[in-house]
Amino acid sequence: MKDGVYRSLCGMCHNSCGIIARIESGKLAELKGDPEHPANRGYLCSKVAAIEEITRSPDRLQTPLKKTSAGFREISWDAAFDFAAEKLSAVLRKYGPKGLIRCGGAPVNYEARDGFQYLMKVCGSVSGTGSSSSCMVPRATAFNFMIGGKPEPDFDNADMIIMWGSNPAATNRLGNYCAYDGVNKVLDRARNRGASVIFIDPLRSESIKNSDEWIPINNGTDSVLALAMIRHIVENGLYHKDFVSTYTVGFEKLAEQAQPYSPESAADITGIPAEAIISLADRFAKSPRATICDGNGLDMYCNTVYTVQTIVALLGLTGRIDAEGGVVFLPFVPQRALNDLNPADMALRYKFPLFRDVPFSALKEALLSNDPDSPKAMIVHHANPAIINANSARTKAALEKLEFLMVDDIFMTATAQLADLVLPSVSSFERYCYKAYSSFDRGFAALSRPLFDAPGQAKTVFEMEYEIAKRINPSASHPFWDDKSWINFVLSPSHITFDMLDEQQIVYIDKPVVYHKYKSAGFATPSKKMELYSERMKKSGYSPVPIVCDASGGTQNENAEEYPLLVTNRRPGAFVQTTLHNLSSLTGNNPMPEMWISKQDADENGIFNKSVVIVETKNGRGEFMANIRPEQKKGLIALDFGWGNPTDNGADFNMLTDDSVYDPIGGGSPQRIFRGRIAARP
Ligand SMILES: Nc1nc2c(c(=O)[nH]1)N[C@H]1C(S)=C(S)[C@@H](COP(=O)(O)OP(=O)(O)OC[C@H]3O[C@@H](n4cnc5c(=O)[nH]c(N)nc54)[C@H](O)[C@@H]3O)O[C@H]1N2
Ligand SMILES: Nc1nc2c(c(=O)[nH]1)N[C@H]1C(S)=C(S)[C@@H](COP(=O)(O)OP(=O)(O)OC[C@H]3O[C@@H](n4cnc5c(=O)[nH]c(N)nc54)[C@H](O)[C@@H]3O)O[C@H]1N2
Ligand code: SF4
Ligand SMILES: [Mo]
Repeated sequence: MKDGVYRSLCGMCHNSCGIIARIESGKLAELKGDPEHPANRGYLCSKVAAIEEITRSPDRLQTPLKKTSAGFREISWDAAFDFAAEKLSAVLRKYGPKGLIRCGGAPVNYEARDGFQYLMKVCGSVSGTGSSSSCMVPRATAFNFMIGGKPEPDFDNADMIIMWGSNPAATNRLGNYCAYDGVNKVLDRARNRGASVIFIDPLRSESIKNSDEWIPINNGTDSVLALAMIRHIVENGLYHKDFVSTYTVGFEKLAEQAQPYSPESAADITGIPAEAIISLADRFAKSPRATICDGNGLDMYCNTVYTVQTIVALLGLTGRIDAEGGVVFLPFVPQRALNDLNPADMALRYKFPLFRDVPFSALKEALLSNDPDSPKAMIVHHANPAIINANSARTKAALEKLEFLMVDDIFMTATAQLADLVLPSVSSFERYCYKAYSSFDRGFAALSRPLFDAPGQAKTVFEMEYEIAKRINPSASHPFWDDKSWINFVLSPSHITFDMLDEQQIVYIDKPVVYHKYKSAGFATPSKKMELYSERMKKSGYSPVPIVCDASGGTQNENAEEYPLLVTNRRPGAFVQTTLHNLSSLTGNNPMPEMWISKQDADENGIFNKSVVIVETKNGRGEFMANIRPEQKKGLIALDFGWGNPTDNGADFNMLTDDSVYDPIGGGSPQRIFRGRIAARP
């Protein structure tokens, strides 16, 4: 790269912070947060220490690798493209488009969201899987079925903010797609205005020290808390009568559903005292402007969709939907979807008719049972399915059933190790990319630029898919061939171009936030109302009103004598999912995965702070470093998720988790609650 000062974006997590980098002699001489970028206003998290190491790491993949009986062999790009096209074409000829599936990861940046989507379209296939059943999509499914979309919390106008299963101090995640003015300041700003910020979380997370109240709940029991709140609100006439009578269907059925959950019975299940439940319900209903931020802490349970429905119901009953200081549908920068084939044609989708994707759990069962509908070839892009899904051993066995597995990544991951073909990608600091944001101010798009030359022969995914598509179907049109042409194509509906972004860095779209849009347009549901009772859910074989189910699918009560502890997981601030654990700039203070444990449990098991502990479940074992925490619940340990790649030597959390049960609507498995036992390492 040419020396100079560049405004760009950090591509490591969904927050996509603005950065300003000074490059001298090809090296990073200085890095600052971009004070004009609305998402971070100059803030940067500790992970940016790794930006340059991502490019320089000796672990980087540098050439295409083909699996042979003697291990991986380096091959040329031409040979790699020919091999991919030959294998994919053979699968398509033999099994048709359902033989192919794309596996994507968390869309931390839009290259991750879009890579290989157009190749799928050229192949005639729309099948997609990935992290969607563990992350956000089950929550979005609950919102979609009740109110026809996913609104975002209006933090800056709320008097009361409930952070429900969310830990922004570690994750910088506030809501799902919105950029809030200076992500790290949002909750402090609210508290300085006099708003109260309340966390509902089984753990005393990093976020709690800057909050007004912590409600420690038993894992996976949130629907019971929400229904008890609903019962109290209904019984005491605290609901928003106009909204309920004019804009909802199914109020009586929901009230009936909540009836069994008295504050006392809910206290037994949730671990929250009855008075605290009543007080929370009272304050939430009576507060002029109250909001809820749903976090990933509600995902990865067998009851996620129904649980989140009870939370959406609370927002609806109290008139918070699309209301100032509640949760609001925001304008979004219009973009082009790359694969517009009909999702109804997705292989295996019939098993989860309300879900946007094929949940990984459904795909895994299909592969392991040789289901005739199971795909035979998989393209993995910017994802690490081998260790992000419950029960890694069974996941790996399922991936090995594929006739062809192609992975593009920047490092040799647990998934890439299983591949027939590994393609070295440029990293987000070595290419152009863009991000579109919604905000309560305006929608905007911003540009991410290459700061460093990519190592070896690494290419952008858009070059890779262009070359493969050309070989599979030379006559198919392919409207983009590299990062810049992709940006122009995808952003064309917004009239934002690469050149505009290059010149201005941030391009705003003037679309004001409008509250109460449902009053004129209705909700995007079949009845045009908020559906507290859903005929669509019923037709698909689910309960039309949200019900309480065991979050662990019954597994948390099995073998309690042999496995006396409950185990849950944490997402530490130092890393992002399964990435970055091989980079010494971040592992110095975090050399191995941690275990949060109470003093009592530590004492009973002869465990000291920072000692290494062996954790075992019926599925596997791993080593974690004890961190004895005040106010950790007795009987519950929390382990770091994210280690387990061949480059990091850390324990894979998902070796411990169980995939025998899953959410019948969203496909998530109980990765956040299961049984285990511990012993000090001899
Ligand atoms: N037990 C348990 N399991 C979980 C979770 C949990 O908390 N606990 N969290 C869940 C959640 S919320 C999510 S979103 C998923 C995450 O699931 P994934 O998104 O599949 O996991 P990541 O670790 O983000 O994997 C991203 C991969 O992309 C690679 N990569 C990075 N940059 C680039 C690039 O520029 N190009 C390409 N081609 N590759 C790149 C990284 O090296 C990494 O291998 O995991 C889920 N699984
Ligand atoms: N540093 C860092 N940042 C990240 C990521 C990362 O891996 N590392 N991952 C990114 C991704 S993909 C995502 S999805 C987001 C996730 O970011 P968040 O939405 O903040 O989610 P988590 O940090 O996974 O979990 C939030 C909290 O939920 C709690 N929780 C667990 N179970 C329950 C429950 O049953 N009920 C309730 N009420 N709370 C529960 C956990 O203890 C945790 O403190 O972060 C993103 N940002
Ligand atoms: S990793 Fe840190 S600096 Fe980068 S986008 Fe996420 S929060 Fe921002
Ligand atoms: Mo996620």
